[in-house]
Amino acid sequence: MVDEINTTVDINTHTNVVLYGTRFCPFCMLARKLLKSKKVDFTEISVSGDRELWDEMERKSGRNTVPQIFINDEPFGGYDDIAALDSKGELDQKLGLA
Ligand SMILES: N[C@@H](CCC(=O)N[C@@H](CS)C(=O)NCC(=O)O)C(=O)O
Repeated sequence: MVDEINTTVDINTHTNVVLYGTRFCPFCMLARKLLKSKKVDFTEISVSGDRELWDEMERKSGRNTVPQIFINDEPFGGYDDIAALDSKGELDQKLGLA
């Protein structure tokens, strides 16, 4: 059983962004870079070597790759998915920036 994880709510947007990932995965790095470019606070949950947290990520997202990004507990998929949203100009709104 995974203990309750405290996640950060961005003080400006009131949005809760969570990234499940591993430290050196290239797609995780890209996702971090994109979220940092938006200047929103996000919580990172490292699933490296942690079967329970990886299982939790899979259960919540229905996916088995990292990263997985959640905005206000809603799964938005991996880096490609949030990058596609950004290209369509929809990510800022999801992040509470627009
Ligand atoms: N399209 C996905 C690709 C994610 C992906 O392939 N992640 C790799 C690590 S960089 C992965 O999870 N591989 C399976 C594994 O590590 O078990 C995205 O953009 O997030």
